[in-house]
Amino acid sequence: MRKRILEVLINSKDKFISGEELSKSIGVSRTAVWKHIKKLKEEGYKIESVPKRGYMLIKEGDKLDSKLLSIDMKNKVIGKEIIHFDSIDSTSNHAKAIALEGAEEGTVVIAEEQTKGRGRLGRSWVSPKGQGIWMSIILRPDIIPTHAMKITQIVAAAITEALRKFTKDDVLIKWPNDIVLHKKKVCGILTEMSAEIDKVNFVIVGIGVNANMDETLLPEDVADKAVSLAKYMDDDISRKEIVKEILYEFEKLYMDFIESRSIEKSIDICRQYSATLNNTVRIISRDSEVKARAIDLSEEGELVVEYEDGRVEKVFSGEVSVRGLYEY
Ligand code: BTX
Repeated sequence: MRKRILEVLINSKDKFISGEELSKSIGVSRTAVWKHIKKLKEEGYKIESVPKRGYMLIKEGDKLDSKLLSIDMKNKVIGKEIIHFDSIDSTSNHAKAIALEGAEEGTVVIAEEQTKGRGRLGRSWVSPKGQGIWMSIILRPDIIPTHAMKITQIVAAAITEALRKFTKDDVLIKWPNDIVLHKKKVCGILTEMSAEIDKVNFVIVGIGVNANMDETLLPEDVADKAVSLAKYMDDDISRKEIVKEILYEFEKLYMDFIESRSIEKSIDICRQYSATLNNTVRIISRDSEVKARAIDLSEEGELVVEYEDGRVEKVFSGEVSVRGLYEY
């Protein structure tokens, strides 16, 4: 009910709507409307109430809370349930905890700030308050553990499709899990799973998008490689709209994978927008570093490389680290 009230208030932007109109359009009494408005105010929504004029939502703000996000949400599965925090250690930690308790596929955990945001291999992910999109999605695909890396490629494709709607500048994918804008990292993806030998229990996809970071506040080593979307956007950035687009694009590609068992559509997008393909890359493993040319992505999401001696090999994201001759 409160979501419906918010929806009506948002639609009558910057204009008062009387208690009577509100009660009619929602189908509850004026007293009920008043009670819900009171509750919304307690939840932090700034709603002005003026006798004889009615109610007006002062500033919808760009909070990522679940009610505002679920308005106009086109998805059926991904984001059907959204859990929002003002501050949390890591959305992926929370997603994992609730997945263990049985949270459903598609549940999204999102936060304004992460105090212990995580990257891969124990690295940290800087996630300041209100300056990005820090979210994790719970998935329960019926796949074997070695296929979980495919999910990263689906997410990368979906984010790229979504971000390209907001910036005229090139958003590209640096295989396997970085989304770059003008050669700097605008988004990172962290795919983790809980599995048995032959069965995945759940996958947690962590997504961090730098929306409007104050770069002067970033640690030096991160400021060098990070970029915000806002820097290359003409319009004001709406984190809410970006979240909706990412979830929308992801649901399309993920459901296609579940139904067809193939990530062909995602791989096509990853090929089209690859920052890695046709470049020389360095393949760094624990005790060696070899140069090769990235020539393709396989249908499974591996990077196909050709060594200087002509040998062709598929590189699996978990076993080596690929650094392009790139700016970071
Ligand atoms: P990664 O290991 O590929 O990248 C981590 C590296 O990126 C860090 O070592 C640092 O150099 C750099 N870095 C840190 N913060 C930022 C930033 N904000 N922008 C650009 N570069 C940065 C990438 O790991 C995966 C990141 C996933 C983050 C999401 S946020 C929601 C979810 N919860 C959580 O704890 N992690 C995921």
